[in-house]
Order: sequence, then C-alpha cells, then structure tokens
Amino acid sequence: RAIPTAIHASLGLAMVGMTLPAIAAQTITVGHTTADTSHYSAGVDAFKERLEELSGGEFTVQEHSAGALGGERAMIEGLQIGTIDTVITSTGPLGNFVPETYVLDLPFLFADYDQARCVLDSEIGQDLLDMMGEHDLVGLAWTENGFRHMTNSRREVKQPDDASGLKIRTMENKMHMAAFEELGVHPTPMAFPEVFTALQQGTVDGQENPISVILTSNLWEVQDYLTLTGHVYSPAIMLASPILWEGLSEEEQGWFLEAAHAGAEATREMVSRLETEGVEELKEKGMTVVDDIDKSQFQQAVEPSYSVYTDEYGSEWLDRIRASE
Ligand code: EAX
Repeated sequence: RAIPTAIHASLGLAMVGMTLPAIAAQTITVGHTTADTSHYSAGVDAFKERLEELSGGEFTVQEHSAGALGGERAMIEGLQIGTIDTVITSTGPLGNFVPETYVLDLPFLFADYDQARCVLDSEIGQDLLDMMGEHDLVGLAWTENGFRHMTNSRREVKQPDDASGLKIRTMENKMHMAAFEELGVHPTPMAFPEVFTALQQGTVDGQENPISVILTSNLWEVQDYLTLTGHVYSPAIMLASPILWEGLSEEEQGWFLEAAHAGAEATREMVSRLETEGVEELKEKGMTVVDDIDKSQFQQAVEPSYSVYTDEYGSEWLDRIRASE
C-alpha cells in the first residue's frame, strides 16, 4: 500500500534536513528590472535551482525583480561597489561601463534569434564577457532580452515617416539614441522603472521593448499601438560583483557559471515562445498590432547611425561579427 502523502512528505523533509549542511546557506541577491512573470524571472528560477543543486545547498538565491534594487545603470554600479551580488541586465546602459558592448546595440545587426545567439555563444561573446573584468564587473553568461518592437499611444506606425515626430523613451544608450534620431523620433533616455509612469502621464508618446517586457510589465495598459519593427536585438547579460567573485573558490565559481548558463537557456526559451504567443495575447488585450511592415525601409532610415559607432570605436568588433555570419 502507498504511504499516505503527508507521511511521505514529512519523511522526505526529514531526510533533506539531515543532508543539509549545518551552516546557514549564503544568500545571493539577483536584481533585474522586469516583472516576476518575465523571461528574466524564468532565468532566475533556473539559476537558483541549479546553483542550489550544484552547491548542495551552500548557496541560495533571492530575487529582486521589477527594479526593486533600481534601474539597470544603478544596479551595475551596485555590482562594482559590492552592494548587489548579481544582476541580469540588458546591454542598454552597459556601454557606459564597457564601450566594447556598443557594437551589439546597432540596429538590424542580427537578422534573427539564431544568428544573435550563435554570435553570443561564440568566441566573440566570450571575449566580450571577458572584457567585463577590465571594468570591475564579472560576466557570467549572455542571456537574452529579445528583439525590440515599437509601441506608442498616438498612431499606427507602418513606415518610418509615421514614427517621425513621436517622443519615444529609449534606453540610456547612445547607439539607440543615434538610430532613433535618424528616424526623426525625439529619443528620451530614461531608466526602465520610470517608463510605465512616463507613458501613463504622457511625458513620452511611446517606447520600444521586446514582447515579454511589453506584456509582463503591463505596458499594453498605457500603449495602444504596437509595430513589430524588430529594429534591434537586445542582448542581456548576467553579471556578478567582483567582490562576491573574489571570495569564491574556483569550484564555486564553476557552479555560478553553470547555473548562469542554465538561467540563460530558460530565458531564451521563454523569449522564443512569447515572440508569437505574446503578440496574440497583446492583441487580445486590445493593442492594435502592425505586423506587415517593410523592414528594409526602417533599416535604410537608421543606417547612418553605423558611422556614429565606427567613427568613435572603429570597426574591429563589427567586422568580427560580420565575418562570423
Ligand atoms: O532589460 O530598459 C529597458 O527597456 C530594458 O529592455 C528592460 O529594462 C529589460
């Protein structure tokens, strides 16, 4: 006969209790700006599960979602001074710290998810992760935010001209701002935790983000129009504080790296799923979705922003990425 569930459960608990180390687990903080139902949060769940498993309970993970620890730029600063252990962030503000990453923020650089993931998983991605070490940061893994799409509260955007004159919140990223200026948009850089209110109060007309963010941060509540521009791939990265990192043994560091990769995988899975399912959900929630644009028109319009990049940083990284395609 089967053991009643309650007894089974308590036996299980007792056994787990005996195998746990006597010392309390070290709690690792993870900060990010998106909702606890988002793709980043799915990544944190997988990271936590794998880290706890690999370390046999030596480490546990506490998630601070929805910008509870501040915007992405502020959190990166927190890593540098050791007030936060780990962060999942888009590359939005990262170029301000590690300029080499600006190359990834160029519009229409990657044609699709496969290509972007392939480059980030290659030696190029690893070299960029290694660069973090020169700027008081530790790059654990490339994860993903997703292709960014434009939303606004004014009108359907079907061609570049329709976007002209709109006031659009951008990330604090000069490559993104340069591209939007080429479109005739008024870019307004702002940290993500302020975006919902800015849209609600009409401080800006629109914003741009991947489907997961538009959906799980409820931006659809304050934006009527979505155009599937996919104008730029938005990488995300899991970073650690050097202060945490230097206190870990080599074996422990290995656990963090493996767990971060497990997190990235879970995040990518959710991004892929929402790229189609999420759009349907946004339609059901009342957004008007423009999905049949001629992307080459947008691509041509923002093309001059490439020279803004190469004039300042040269073309070494861009050439490497193009050569790998
Ligand atoms: O990383 O700032 C943004 O729009 C980002 O896409 C968001 O914080 C998720």
